[in-house]
This record gives sequence, C-alpha cells and structure tokens, in this order.
Amino acid sequence: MRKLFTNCIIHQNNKVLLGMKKRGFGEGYWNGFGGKVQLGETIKDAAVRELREEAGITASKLCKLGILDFEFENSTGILEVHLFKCTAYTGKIGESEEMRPEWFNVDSVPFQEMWQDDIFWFPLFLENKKFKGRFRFDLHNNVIESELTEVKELKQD
Ligand code: 6OG
Repeated sequence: MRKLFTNCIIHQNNKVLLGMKKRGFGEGYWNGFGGKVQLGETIKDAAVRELREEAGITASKLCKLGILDFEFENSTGILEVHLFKCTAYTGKIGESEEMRPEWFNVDSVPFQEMWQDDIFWFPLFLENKKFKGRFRFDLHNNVIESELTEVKELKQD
C-alpha cells in the first residue's frame, strides 16, 4: 500500500525553518512541516494546509523539489513523501501541538537529530535541484538502502 504525504521546508536567505516533532511518527526529529494528503485535496493543497496547521503560516511561494519513497523493514507499505520548498509566506511562525519551529543556518542543519535520508538530498534541496529517491529503513530507523536521482521536472500539483 502506498500513502501520500507532504513535507515542506521554508528556505530564505541562508536559513531553513524546521520543526521539532513533538509527538507521533518521527517524534524527536527535526523535519519539515507536513502530513497525510486527504481525500479530495491536491498534494499542494495538503502542503499548504499542513504548514498552516503546524507552523501557523500560509505559503505564498511553493515549489515541489522532491518525491521520496520510504520503506521500512517490517512493513510492505510505502510512504510517498512530496517535498516542497517554500520561499515566501504570510503570517507569524508559531509553535503547534505537533511542532516546535526553529530557524537553522544552512551550515548547521542538525542532521544528527533528523531522519537519516535527509543528509542525502539536502544539498540538492538547497540548490533548488529536483530529485526522486527511495530509502529503506531498518527497525532502528537506520537507512539500509538508498537511491537518489536528480530529475529535470516534477509535476507541480
Ligand atoms: P504525520 O505523521 O506527522 O506525517 N516523513 C519523513 N520525512 C523525512 N525527512 N524522512 C522520512 O523517512 C519520513 N517519513 C515521514 C512526512 C509525517 C511527516 O513526516 C514526513 C510528513 O511530513 C522515513 O502526519
């Protein structure tokens, strides 16, 4: 089974906005803001909604840069995560029940406290390159297989 998710990272100047996941899947990791795509909404709608729910801001410039498939050793399911970069937003960043937002300099992204796939694609993300990837994790959240390919275009929906 394949489940669709969004993940959205704000990138302005030399900083990225990440959130500390306070509960649920990925608790204790810094990550972008996102979640499950709901029935009847586009993936981009879901990215905007999740960013608003989790960080209190509304994206005004959003670009899809990555599509990442995640698999886990004990499961047959695939998480298909559409990764967006937001470069302009309105509103004021605020903490939510799920996420504690914080700005990081692009030179000090806390990869040691992030999902292990992130360090693979972050350099492409920072350079606005588009990519597709597949990562397989073991039961301790370690990456055991990885594929990452730069692509020319991604459908922006
Ligand atoms: P909720 O459960 O909060 O959505 N996500 C991942 N992000 C990264 N960087 N690596 C992974 O490797 C991930 N697996 C899931 C997608 C989960 C959020 O976490 C992202 C969503 O933004 C396994 O609704």
